[in-house]
Amino acid sequence: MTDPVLVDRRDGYHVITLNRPERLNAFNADMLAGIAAAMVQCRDDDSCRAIVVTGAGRGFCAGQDLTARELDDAGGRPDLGASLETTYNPLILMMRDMAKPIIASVNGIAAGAGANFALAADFVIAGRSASFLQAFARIGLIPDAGGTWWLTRHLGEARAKALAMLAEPLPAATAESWGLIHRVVDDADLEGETARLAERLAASSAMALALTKRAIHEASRNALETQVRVERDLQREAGFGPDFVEGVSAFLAKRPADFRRT
Ligand code: T3D
Repeated sequence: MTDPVLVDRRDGYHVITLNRPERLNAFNADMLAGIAAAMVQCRDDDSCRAIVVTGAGRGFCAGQDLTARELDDAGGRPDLGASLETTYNPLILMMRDMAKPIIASVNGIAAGAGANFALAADFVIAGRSASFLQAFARIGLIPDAGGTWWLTRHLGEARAKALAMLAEPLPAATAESWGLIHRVVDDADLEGETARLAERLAASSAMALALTKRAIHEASRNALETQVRVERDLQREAGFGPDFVEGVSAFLAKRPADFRRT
């Protein structure tokens, strides 16, 4: 049987490829477990300083595999709340809490939980032919895997409601112009631009990126008074870290900083 998740260990970062192209990389239980395991591997490996997730074939991910959601012979229904609680929610929260930056390299349609899995990444870079589809309403569901949260935060209620309730695909270029994703590039450039971004992040101060990610996430729920105290505490931690010594020494010596040795 083909592995539903492939992991390519590159210099400084890992590429996790969703690998069920014949189903547009729809999530099944094995794939969800494989993604979580690959994320944990990178989290625990000091040589892995960034993570890329992408899809094999013409799509990024078509969300939950609906062939696993047919009624059973007795008409029994799956408990979708339990499915979210045990698989999707822990995965999305692990991505949010991951100290290392995550890039979603969206190579085609990202639908349902596949779209929201991409939006859980820190950087979403998409090929021009890609699109984001909150497909849920088409099958009588609500956006999950963080969808209602990302859409409302990034776009505001009007656009969030339109995307969720009309369930029309949002082209990558519009997603970029609306501020939902980081960047759209020509399809032919997606792999190269993703690698360039991953290499750049891998060469950056791991501590600065981890603390920045934390600060920005905390900012979304804090008043300014609280957030400046968060910044004080995290900056104190950064200032006592080795990357600050390296960064300042490199600046003063007029040489590039080498954070991978600190
Ligand atoms: O259940 C829980 O645990 C709760 C969590 C739910 C999270 C969710 O993600 S719910 C939303 C699930 N996803 C969808 O509803 C999207 C379903 N797919 C589509 O609407 C379309 O496939 C796309 C718009 C994404 C792409 O359309 P198109 O025309 O480019 O491709 P296609 O021909 O529809 O798909 C290609 C093949 O992939 C096709 O198989 P076939 O006919 O060639 O044998 C199609 O059936 C299969 N496929 C696509 N999406 C899924 C899928 N098979 C199973 N599950 C899918 N989600």
